[in-house]
Amino acid sequence: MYLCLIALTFASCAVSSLTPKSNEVKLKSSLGNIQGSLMHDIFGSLVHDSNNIAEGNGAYLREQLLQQNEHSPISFPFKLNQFQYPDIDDLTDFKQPGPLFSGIVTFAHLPEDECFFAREPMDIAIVGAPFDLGVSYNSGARFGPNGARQGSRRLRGGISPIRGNSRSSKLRGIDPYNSGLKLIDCGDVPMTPFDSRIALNQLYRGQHAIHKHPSFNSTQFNNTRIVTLGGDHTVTLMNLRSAYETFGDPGGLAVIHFDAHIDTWDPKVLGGGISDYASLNHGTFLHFAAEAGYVAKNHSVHVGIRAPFISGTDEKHDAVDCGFKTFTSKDVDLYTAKGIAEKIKTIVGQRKVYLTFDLDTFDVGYINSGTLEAGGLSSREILTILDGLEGIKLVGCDVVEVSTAPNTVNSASTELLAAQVVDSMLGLMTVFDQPE
Ligand SMILES: *[C@@H]1O[C@H](CO)[C@@H](O)[C@H](O)[C@H]1NC(C)=O
Ligand SMILES: *[C@@H]1O[C@H](CO)[C@@H](O)[C@H](O)[C@H]1NC(C)=O
Ligand SMILES: *[C@@H]1O[C@H](CO)[C@@H](O)[C@H](O)[C@H]1NC(C)=O
Ligand SMILES: [Mn+2]
Repeated sequence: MYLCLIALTFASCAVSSLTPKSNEVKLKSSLGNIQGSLMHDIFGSLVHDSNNIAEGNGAYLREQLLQQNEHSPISFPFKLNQFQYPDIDDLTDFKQPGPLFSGIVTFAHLPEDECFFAREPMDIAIVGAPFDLGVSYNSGARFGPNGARQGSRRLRGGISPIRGNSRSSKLRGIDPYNSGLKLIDCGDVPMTPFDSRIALNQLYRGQHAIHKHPSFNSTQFNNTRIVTLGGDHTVTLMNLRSAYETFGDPGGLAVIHFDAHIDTWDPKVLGGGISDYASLNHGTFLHFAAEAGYVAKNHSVHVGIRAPFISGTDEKHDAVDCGFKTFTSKDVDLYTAKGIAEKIKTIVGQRKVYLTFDLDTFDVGYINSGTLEAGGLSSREILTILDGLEGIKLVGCDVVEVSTAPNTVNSASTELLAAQVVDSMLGLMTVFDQPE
């Protein structure tokens, strides 16, 4: 039967393309003998006749199908031809949300807007920083913003049953995409791949332009907050600078830094031996951020550290000069994921927080990233820690080192996890901005 149908379809295509005017006549004569056949009963109006056209819009919608079949589900396939297809020019159903894998991809199917020249009010902007000129090992994060968007296509589907770590958590009831806050995907900052100084300055100006947008429905902020999709970790210096200039307190922002690496390396040691220009990279940007005063010393923290220090002075430089506390990856075994979250909240206190998430916090088995390290955290541990931060005053976030170059290993899970981390960030930003 199916073969017959396929043959018939091809036949009618051939007929219609060659001799459009005699199409109707030929079809009628060649199909006359199938009236009343099983195939005609099931697919007749799909492939040839036009008797079953509905009056009004969207005739084959679900309710009608259910109505037709409510008494006799078993006879369902044999009744298919009884439902009515819309008129050929009726496209009203195209206005409804399409399949999750269709459409031009924005983060979580959010509306997109032009954010650099316009000044539309919005509450949370998603923006990409496609840049990987600062990596010391594995490039590919220039594809990260697009990757995170691809991985986000199943987000925005409702309220997560596992958000929040307790039944009393406010996060459990939150759908960050339908909370009254206006979320916009601003696309990417155009960053040149040929000069990292120019590219980073472009990012800074792009962040500044978005931060200048007034908020739309926020109860806490007068300016738009940004979630940046990276990009190698160097981009955080520009994100953090603009966030600090927009929201910052004099003592700096409390920085929660998820990473396998400390990223406060002394620029003289990492890159700086070559040129001053090379001294700013994805392993030194936090040194520069601390030096510039963007980081609240003693109220900032690394989570997931496990990569070796380069020199014997790194640990002291990190803790004393740059002001970071540290939880190693194995501290999660010691204190549990929920316990780590509580300790982080104690460290940041009531300060405004910037959260930067290096994808290499995840174990090497899950992801591709700039500098992979063994012994990382599971995706469940990470989501538990992130949800456990409920209540922090999050003014900005980024997910970085999302290395999804074409044909690389773990690309799909890297995309999915980057998107999921952003989803958790949006949950935290929303729960803090909810009216009581
Ligand atoms: C803005 O917030 C108010 C109060 O929370 C809500 O009633 C309203 O629907 C929100 N606006 C939009 C466009 O979501
Ligand atoms: C927002 O602006 C209003 C009016 O200028 C001001 O009173 C308020 O303190 C500002 N809020 C924040 C969080 O900056
Ligand atoms: C950070 O803590 C150390 C040790 O408790 C203290 O000596 C130092 O003054 C603190 N730094 C700042 C900026 O608060
Ligand atoms: Mn990093």
